[in-house]
Amino acid sequence: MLLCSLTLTLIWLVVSGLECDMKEVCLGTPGLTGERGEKGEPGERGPPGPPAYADEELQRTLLEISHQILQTMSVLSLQGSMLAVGKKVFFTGGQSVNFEAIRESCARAGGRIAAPRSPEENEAIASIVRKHNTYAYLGLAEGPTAGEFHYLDGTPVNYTNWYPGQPGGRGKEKCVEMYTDGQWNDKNCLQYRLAICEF
Ligand SMILES: *[C@@H]1O[C@H](CO)[C@@H](O)[C@H](O)[C@H]1NC(C)=O
Ligand SMILES: [Ca+2]
Repeated sequence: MLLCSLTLTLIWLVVSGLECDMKEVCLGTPGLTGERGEKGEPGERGPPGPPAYADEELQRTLLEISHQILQTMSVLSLQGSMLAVGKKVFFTGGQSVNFEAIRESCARAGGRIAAPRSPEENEAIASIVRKHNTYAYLGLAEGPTAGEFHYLDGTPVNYTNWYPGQPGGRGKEKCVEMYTDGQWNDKNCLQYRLAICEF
């Protein structure tokens, strides 16, 4: 047994190249670092990876991302900053400014000032208006004919929700505000109203 382990130790010493007793004798001062070699040729293209639907790690990552997006959307919806209806998303930063400033800030963010095109969209915007308890301007404008309103891209409205008796500005109220009950009133464009954008 003892002999066996002695033999093993000897073999180990030889194999690890430790024939000398003292390291200082065996090892000289290391030389200077050589110059960096030239860049090698690019390697061959690897085999194709698995298709995305079979890539478990990718699937996990996508699930995590969509979970995080859903969480964020829930928080924003809860505080009345955001609501998704179909493929549209309505968002407010909570600021109240005049119509032109709303139009500009929505465009800067890559969206448009919110314009409801259906009862569902109108209700979504109204719920944001209620949460902030502040009237909002809508993405509508009066054309040259009094009482005829169109979307900001010029197309005629295909949905309206006027308050009884409105629009009553006779051409002098070129913008449209939404009340907290979701009904509309034509109004001049210089009031401070909640900025709601759609994306
Ligand atoms: C109005 O038109 C838009 C598309 O431009 C459509 O999404 C919307 O449902 C329409 N609304 C009504 C009430 O027909
Ligand atoms: Ca009015």
